[in-house]
Amino acid sequence: MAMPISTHATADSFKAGICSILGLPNVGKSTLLNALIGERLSIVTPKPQTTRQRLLGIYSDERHQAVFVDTPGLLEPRYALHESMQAEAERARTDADVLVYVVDVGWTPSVEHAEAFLPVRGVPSILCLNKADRVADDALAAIEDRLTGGKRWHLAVATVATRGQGIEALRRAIIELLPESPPLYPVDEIATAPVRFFAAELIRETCLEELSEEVPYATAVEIDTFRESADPVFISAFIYVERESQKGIVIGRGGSMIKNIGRKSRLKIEKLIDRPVFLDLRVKVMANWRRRPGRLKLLGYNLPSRRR
Ligand SMILES: Nc1nc2c(ncn2[C@@H]2O[C@H](COP(=O)(O)OP(=O)(O)OP(=O)(O)O)[C@@H](O)[C@H]2O)c(=O)[nH]1
Ligand SMILES: [Mg+2]
Repeated sequence: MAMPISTHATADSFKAGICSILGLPNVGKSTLLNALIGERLSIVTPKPQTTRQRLLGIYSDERHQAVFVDTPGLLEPRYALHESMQAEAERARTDADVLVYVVDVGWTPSVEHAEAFLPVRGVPSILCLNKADRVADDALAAIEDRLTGGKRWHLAVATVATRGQGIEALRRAIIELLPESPPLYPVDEIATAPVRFFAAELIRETCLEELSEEVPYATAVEIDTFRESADPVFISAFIYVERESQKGIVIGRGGSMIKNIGRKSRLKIEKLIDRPVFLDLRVKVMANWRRRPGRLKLLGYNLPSRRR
């Protein structure tokens, strides 16, 4: 009897690798990662410097696995926290098999920064012209000409990440550039971080949405208890701020702000884990945590190697 020919992909016909997403703050990197994997994994807000740590999101099909790495966008480091963010982005740049450099075509500094961006030798780089909805077609074409003149890019793709436009083309271009390799992670996984990390991020996202000026940037979230065996799931978390005055703002008059942050965060976490949640939030001061490497470490941030 003839042996059936296997239709499964073998290790040699599989492509897998790391695709890092880089670019200035607020250009849409996290929105793109979410669109590329089809899940809302990375937090997104209208404020710059939303993302603080590298975040992995995995896309797998029968023949490919792309491990997308979302990175913090940063201009000039002012705090030890910023150095940590910069080191995270730098590591993602040098670890990548494919780079996607994201530009907000409606924001001139981002276009200028793309001109100065140095791809890593031997690593194919794709230029992603995001927020294409913010400019007219002829302006988009002019930006593309300006940035691709030097031919440093493997390819340029225009996208509107918020609407999913151009995402399919971008994903296809990326997965074709991945090296031959067996999958790096189980093919049914989409994330590597534990669910409590995502719960903390959703609370931080809500802080960024509800608080203004410096306060949300002085905020860090730590999950204290995450009891999935309880019904509803019991979660207690600390929101750290740097000063007593910020604590007053996060709590709000008669506790109104913390109640509001708590309710909005709880709804997001319930959606994430698809279960009812009881969320207990407390606000604490951790003086100058953004400047103190020891405190950053305590809050789960990686330190740049020279500070370790
Ligand atoms: N108009 C428009 N807005 C977009 C698009 N993509 C993202 N945005 C918005 O841009 C803002 C920033 O998006 P993020 O995905 O958080 O940007 P980021 O590059 O991850 O920012 P950092 O984490 O701060 O570096 C959010 O308000 C998004 O909704 C787009 O294609 N068009
Ligand atoms: Mg981001």
